[in-house]
Amino acid sequence: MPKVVFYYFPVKALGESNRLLLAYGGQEFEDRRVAMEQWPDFKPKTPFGQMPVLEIDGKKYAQSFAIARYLGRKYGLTGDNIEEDFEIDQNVDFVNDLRAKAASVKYETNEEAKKQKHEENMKTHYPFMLKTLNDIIVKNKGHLALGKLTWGDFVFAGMYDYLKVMLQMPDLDSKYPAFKQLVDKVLSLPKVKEYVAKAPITEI
Ligand SMILES: N[C@@H](CCC(=O)N[C@@H](CS)C(=O)NCC(=O)O)C(=O)O
Repeated sequence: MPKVVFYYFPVKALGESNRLLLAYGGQEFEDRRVAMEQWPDFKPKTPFGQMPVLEIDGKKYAQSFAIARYLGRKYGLTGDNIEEDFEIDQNVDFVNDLRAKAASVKYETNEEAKKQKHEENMKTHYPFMLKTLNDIIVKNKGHLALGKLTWGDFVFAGMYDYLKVMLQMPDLDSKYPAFKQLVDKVLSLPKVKEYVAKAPITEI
């Protein structure tokens, strides 16, 4: 088994899907949660000055979705052909679009613009995007794509708590029960459950 170290901040956010996938694959890994004070030292040692970073036998790789896709391939969580893989990629990118909409509010420094962006998202973008995502999951029998477990489900499950906070929608579970059902399905996979039971509890 290769020696694997996974580096991310002490949150779920963009890194948790990668941790969940490593756990699912039964890969032993060092779960290195880098504190903010340590980050300036470590940043120049990462491929793109960002985390998450997955280190395999001393070689470092970055980009959360590329890592998730790689682990998905490794553990048989892909489609059966390139069109099916295309569908997973498409739906994962859509989840990321939702995250990006919320992030544009979070990182806006002008208070008035921040308020306006959030209102616009709540009025137009979120209702459309969340309903579309919900329809996708319902159509796929509780999965993000292909009507079966894929690495896309891990992306959604890993990011869900973070999304709720970023979207400022704590009632997402009750508004879209299919979301929480998907998350619970992933988190109840035996090896994932084992990892989650031992992992530090974080809000996002
Ligand atoms: N596209 C990258 C984005 C990674 C990213 O934005 N990482 C943030 C944390 S979520 C980061 O490293 N921020 C610290 C910095 O940029 O100095 C991915 O999906 O991995």
